[in-house]
Amino acid sequence: MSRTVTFLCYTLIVAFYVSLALTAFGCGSIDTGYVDRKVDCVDGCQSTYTSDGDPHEPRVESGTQPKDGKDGTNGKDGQPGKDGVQGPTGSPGTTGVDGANGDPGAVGPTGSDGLSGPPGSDGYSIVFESFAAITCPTGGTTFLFAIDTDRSADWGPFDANQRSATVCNGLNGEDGEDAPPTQFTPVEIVDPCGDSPGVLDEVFLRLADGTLLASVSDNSSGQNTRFGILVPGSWTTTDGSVCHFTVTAQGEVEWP
Ligand SMILES: [Ca+2]
Ligand SMILES: [Ca+2]
Repeated sequence: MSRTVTFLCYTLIVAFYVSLALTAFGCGSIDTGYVDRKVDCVDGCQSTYTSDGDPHEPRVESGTQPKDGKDGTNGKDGQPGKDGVQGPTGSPGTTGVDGANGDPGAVGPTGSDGLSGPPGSDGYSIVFESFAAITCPTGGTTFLFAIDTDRSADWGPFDANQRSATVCNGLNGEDGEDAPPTQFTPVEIVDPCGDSPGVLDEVFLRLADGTLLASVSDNSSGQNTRFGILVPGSWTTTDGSVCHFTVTAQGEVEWP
């Protein structure tokens, strides 16, 4: 070994013991060129300096485990923080269910009259034809109807909407009773003095109520002939038979 190497060995040995001596007297850790780190105790112990990885550096732990102190009083609540920045607009929600129908509204006012429409075209007449029915046991009439589309005013086989109808006669009924005479029904022909041969006899009518209705003239030539009512009294015919007769108060006609 050379003297230079021997000298360095002695120097390192001296430095090592000097460092042990300084540590034993509480002068801190040995600085071997590495940087020490400070770590926090987990259980409340004092801070501990530990090695930064130098395998030759001695570990030095200081202090003793302290006793737990009394809990401190709670601090005052802090001031509320400022409002945060407004977030982005969210996506639209789903469409809701339709609501129930509302009540019917009130009837609105009557609207104004509309405009008049254009004039309509002329219509068609109904025309018909008739002939004796051939299917009625007691006779009848068959009618043919149509719309006069050719405007001939007569029924034709080519007119539109052809229709037909047959009306049959009914059976003859039994004769009914004679109606009672009215007040003015003639009930008798009266020929005063009877039939006179070769003469056109004047006659008059007796009505149902007894009235005697006669054709009266002023002379045999038929002057001023008129209907008249024979009242009770004496009368003479003007038919040339010269018949004198009497109408009684009871309306009877009498002659000799
Ligand atoms: Ca026609
Ligand atoms: Ca007579």
